[in-house]
Amino acid sequence: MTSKPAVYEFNAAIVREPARSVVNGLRADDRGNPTYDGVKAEHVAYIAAMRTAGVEVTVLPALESFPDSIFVEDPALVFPEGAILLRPGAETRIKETAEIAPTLKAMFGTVLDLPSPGFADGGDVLTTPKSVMIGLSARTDRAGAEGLVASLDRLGRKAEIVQTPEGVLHFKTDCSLLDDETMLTTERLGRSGVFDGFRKVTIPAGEEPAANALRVNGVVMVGSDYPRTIEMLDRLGYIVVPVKTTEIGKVDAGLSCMSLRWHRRTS
Ligand code: CIR
Repeated sequence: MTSKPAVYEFNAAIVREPARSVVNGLRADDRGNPTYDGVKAEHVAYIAAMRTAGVEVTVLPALESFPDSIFVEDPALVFPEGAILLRPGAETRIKETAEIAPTLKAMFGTVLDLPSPGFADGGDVLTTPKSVMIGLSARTDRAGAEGLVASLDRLGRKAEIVQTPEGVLHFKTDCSLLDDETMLTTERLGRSGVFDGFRKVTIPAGEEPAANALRVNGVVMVGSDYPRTIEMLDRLGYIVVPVKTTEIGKVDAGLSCMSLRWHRRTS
């Protein structure tokens, strides 16, 4: 008998090369443009870390017309049972869905469309062993979240709609799953009570962007600019892989956003 893989066990992922236009990516606060070479180097290191963790990575070509298209997590969701094509809540990103759709249709037997109306970004969706959490945000509205609950139900997945803290880009900007019982969270999100039922590990004050970490198989990838978070997780017994996010951080991105990850069934 084979047991069900944990929700952080992945053997397949899709990423997209950064476009030169990534320097014009969306951001809430202007801390200067990232450099293309810097983003590219971080992306190369991210792919290498994924492969080292045991993931087969499919690399899609850059899309110059879409500065944020490196962040493939937002226009779709993927699960072992199938994929869901989303409608990103930022106008400049809506057409990224049509760009990734052919790849998903070639790789998955079931590909669903988010029902109309409404918007939902993959960055607002956190899969845990209990449910798929959908955070309402400036990118994911109530109609989009409810449509997504219906799509997830068709894939046999239970979902719950929760609130992203005011002013936070995506739900997962502020949290990531560390293991079946443990959530890494900012203080502001943890205090909202959404993770009652999980053990909470709180990000040290001042290192909030480190909350968008990524558990992949046996390791936790964490932004290398956040030494206190790295040390804390190390002390708790996690195998931490620091990955540089300095340049992509300037366009409000972290580690989950650069891939679509799933456990591909092999038999
Ligand atoms: C955006 O604002 O859409 C991009 N600059 C950053 C997207 C980050 N996505 C994610 O964390 N899932």
